Amino acid sequence: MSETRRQLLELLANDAASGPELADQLDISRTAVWKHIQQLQDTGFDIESDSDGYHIRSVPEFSGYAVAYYLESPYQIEYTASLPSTNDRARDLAGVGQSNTIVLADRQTGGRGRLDRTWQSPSGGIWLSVLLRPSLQPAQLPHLTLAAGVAITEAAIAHGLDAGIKWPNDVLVGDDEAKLAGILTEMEAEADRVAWVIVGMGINANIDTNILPNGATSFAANAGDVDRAQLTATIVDRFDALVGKTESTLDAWREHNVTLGRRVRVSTQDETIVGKAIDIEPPGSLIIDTSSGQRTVYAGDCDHLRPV
Ligand code: BT5
Repeated sequence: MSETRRQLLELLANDAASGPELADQLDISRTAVWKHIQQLQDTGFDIESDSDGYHIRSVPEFSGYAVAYYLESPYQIEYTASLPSTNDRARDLAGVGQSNTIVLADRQTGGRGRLDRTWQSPSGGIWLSVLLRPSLQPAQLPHLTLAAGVAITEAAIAHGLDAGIKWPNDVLVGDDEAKLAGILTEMEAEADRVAWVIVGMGINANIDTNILPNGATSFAANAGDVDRAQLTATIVDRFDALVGKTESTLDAWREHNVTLGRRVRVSTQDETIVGKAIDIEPPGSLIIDTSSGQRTVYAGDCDHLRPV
């Protein structure tokens, strides 16, 4: 969204303002104010005018404009109703040098999980990829996946969900540990420098569970429909606040995880490790106490097992 339109929304977020007041504060002509108002109305903002000036009555349910209205961190937003995969689109944007961009869709036709698994992405979800070029070493990147998990989990808890994070990347709800969200982080790096990183978040927001895979749940199933634009902005802002802050991320992760203290089976590319998860250490590795000593696992698929 244009900076002027963003400022205009900020001015109207608090109170009504007249055309001349807005023109004055934004340092543009009254005609330009009127044009911006028209464009916002065209994209779904319900803006009325009366003797006090313009009032925002409602913001569109889900669109780039709606998210930008709530978002505080400095990202451009590219919203498309339907896309194959927001991570793929973010890769294309990375390829042409873009950064600090959120790619957002209501529906994906080729959503991907890790290891090329399929991610079901019907309409009503929040399918989002954050593209950034942080000045971090490649080895620091795993905390970004954890940060996304923290951001989603905290937002879910704020909506009253009994949510927790399973190492490394799943947000689960309730005793039966139904999957609310998953995260897919991809990057391009040289030896000591990250070119770009894409943190893809798949969040089951306003979706009926009977069109999701077994073992999945949604915000709607637990708390009724949510305001996806506001939820997206909350999650991205919290994620952004944790970028580069490994220790704070790990502290928040420890607070919200459901893996530590559990018996786990972690499958890595080369082996399967079974034992008790006892801690997480920078940049996001799981420490497992096994019958043959402690092991540190950097990446893998984790299952929670029943206690023996
Ligand atoms: C993940 O993979 O959990 C990462 C999912 C990331 C999806 C986002 S959406 C925005 C961005 N664009 C993309 O194309 N991807 C990212 P993984 O841990 O491999 O889990 C995949 C497994 O979760 C599947 O094999 C199914 O069993 C299950 N699954 C598929 N769709 C699901 C859904 N909507 N909700 C819950 N579980 C699902």
